[in-house]
Amino acid sequence: MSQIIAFDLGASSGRAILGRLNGSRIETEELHRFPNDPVPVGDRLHWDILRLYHEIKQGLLKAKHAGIEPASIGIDSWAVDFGMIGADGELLGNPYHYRDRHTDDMMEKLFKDVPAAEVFARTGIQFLPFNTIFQLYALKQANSQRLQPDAKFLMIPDLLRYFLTGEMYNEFSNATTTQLYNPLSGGWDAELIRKLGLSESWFGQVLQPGAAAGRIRASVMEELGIGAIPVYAVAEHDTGSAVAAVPALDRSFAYLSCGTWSLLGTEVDQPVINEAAQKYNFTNEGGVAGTYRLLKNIMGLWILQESRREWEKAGVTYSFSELVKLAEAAQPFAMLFDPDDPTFLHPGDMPSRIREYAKRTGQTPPEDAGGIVRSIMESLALKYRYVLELTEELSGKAFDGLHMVGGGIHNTLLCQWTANAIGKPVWAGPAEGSALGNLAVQWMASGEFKDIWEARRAIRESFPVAGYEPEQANVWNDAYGRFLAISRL
Ligand code: LFR
Repeated sequence: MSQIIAFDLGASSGRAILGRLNGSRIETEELHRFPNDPVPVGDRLHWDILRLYHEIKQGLLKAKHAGIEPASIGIDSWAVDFGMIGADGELLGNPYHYRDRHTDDMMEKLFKDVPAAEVFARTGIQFLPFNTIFQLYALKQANSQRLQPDAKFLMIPDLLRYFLTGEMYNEFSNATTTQLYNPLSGGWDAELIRKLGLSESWFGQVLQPGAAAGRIRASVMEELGIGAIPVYAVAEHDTGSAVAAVPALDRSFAYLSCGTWSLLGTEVDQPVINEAAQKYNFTNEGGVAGTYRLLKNIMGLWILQESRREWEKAGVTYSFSELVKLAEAAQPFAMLFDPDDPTFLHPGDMPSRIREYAKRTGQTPPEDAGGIVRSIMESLALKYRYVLELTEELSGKAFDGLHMVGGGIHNTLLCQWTANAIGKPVWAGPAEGSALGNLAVQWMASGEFKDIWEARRAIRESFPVAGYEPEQANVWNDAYGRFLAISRL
């Protein structure tokens, strides 16, 4: 029986998940869970990177205390963020959080150096203000000391892997999200990097998901009293891992990875880089086994998480299930909004922003928590329909239903409303998508699974999938028309 560990770092918490493979049956156990709280310092928003590293080591210790000697480990996290390593091997400054405001006006500025159409043609990546390309450009404008000529660029999992192994590599799925990687030439886009005044030498060797990426270094072995565990590069972008774990049987499938973000799209063999993809702002992120994720980011449950935090600040603590109950009891379709309006990107008072949006668009602002949460969940479900339709148009495929994976599937009302909004069945599961995809790629690397399809079949057979049939077609169709008009889509 093969035992391995996936470290899966999400925007709100990190987990060490033990995976056991018994024949083709996968079992998982949560060894360690820890908060991942961003840290505002002055005007800047940081990740607490050393704490995350500490917690990964705690996970390894917990495994050791449970008598487990993992055959390998892998790390995945959110995309786009990074640290720079100086010539002495030390981290230059604390990595910024992608919701930091330093990239706010950078898109327009950068497009004066390299037009948007050229950036898209070279990278196939959607324009999000926080993409690495805009972060590096902002640092360059600010003459940041981090951008030393002989520095090295490591994304969050690359960096944590480096701390553990002492070896520096860039992993492919995450590298594509920088918007500096060219999937057509199959490497960093040296010309784009030069045109932006950045340095090609910062960017290192790119490892494919499943490649060997070193072993636990001697100092860590000694510190924790563990062996030289092999470390694999997995699909280190969490969305890449989540999509690897979609338990689809058919090669043509649509997915929604539902967590802090909602990522909706399909898997393709070649990136779709054309005018329509740029117009709809779709992305082509690198995946497992040569695939790409043709998808679009949707703001996701972030708006609900931030609303909950706001109410907590005001002294009212709701659990997520309480909030969903309040939403269920609130008036249907009272107020709709585009979750991807830029007003919702940065941390802060979402209920007030939703009310302002309502006023701006001639709607009655929701007053209580139930009304706010209902408007968030209905608006998300309607946005899912919009993005699913665009996915069909761009990929030329028609989907029978939608696979939902990720922690968001615990919100069963959202799953049902998604089925209602798209007018097709939703198949929800597994919730621990990213961790399972991380495990699956390690087992592909070690030869336990022959390919991604064998891994997906094993996931399908090992974890429940809940089906939701569409209901109330007429009301949801009417609401969709209103939603499109309000959102100006
Ligand atoms: C999801 C995710 C998205 C990425 C966003 C920022 O966790 O990785 O795919 O666009 O976070 O990195």
